[in-house]
Amino acid sequence: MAVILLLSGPNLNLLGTREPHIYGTDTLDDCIADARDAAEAHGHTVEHVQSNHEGDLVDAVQGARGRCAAIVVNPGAYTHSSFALADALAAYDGVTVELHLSNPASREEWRRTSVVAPYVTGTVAGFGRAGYRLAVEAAVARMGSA
Ligand code: CA2
Repeated sequence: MAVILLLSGPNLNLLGTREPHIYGTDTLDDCIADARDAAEAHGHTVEHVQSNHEGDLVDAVQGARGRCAAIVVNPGAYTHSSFALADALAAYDGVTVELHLSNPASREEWRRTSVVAPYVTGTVAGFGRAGYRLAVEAAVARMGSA
């Protein structure tokens, strides 16, 4: 059994309360439940951390080293700005999946750059709530072969 760290960045705690045309009406708890179900179907567990603070996300990535087989991370807006999170992911040696509810590549110009993308195994974007299940499946598929 492995532990998969699911990391949620700033403002994702507001999911389901605003901008439903972009992010849907499901809450973060709904998304986490789907991720847990997907992991448990493979005998794994999900540990979830949400923070609005960059340093907390960096601490969580560092804390996963040698303990978690994979990290699924939706960095929120830190996707586009956090070199600290990018460096932390670069130093992590497990499987990493960058996850987005929306498809940032099809949105405003400033969302089209991900500074973490060079340091992740792969990306799931644009599938809303379903992305949480897909991202866990992708992580599991690579665990042990990363
Ligand atoms: O599409 C995604 O998952 C994003 O990571 C979401 C971030 C955004 O900055 C990224 O460009 C793409 C925003 C998360 C904030 O989510 C909210 C949801 C509902 C209400 C308010 C914020």
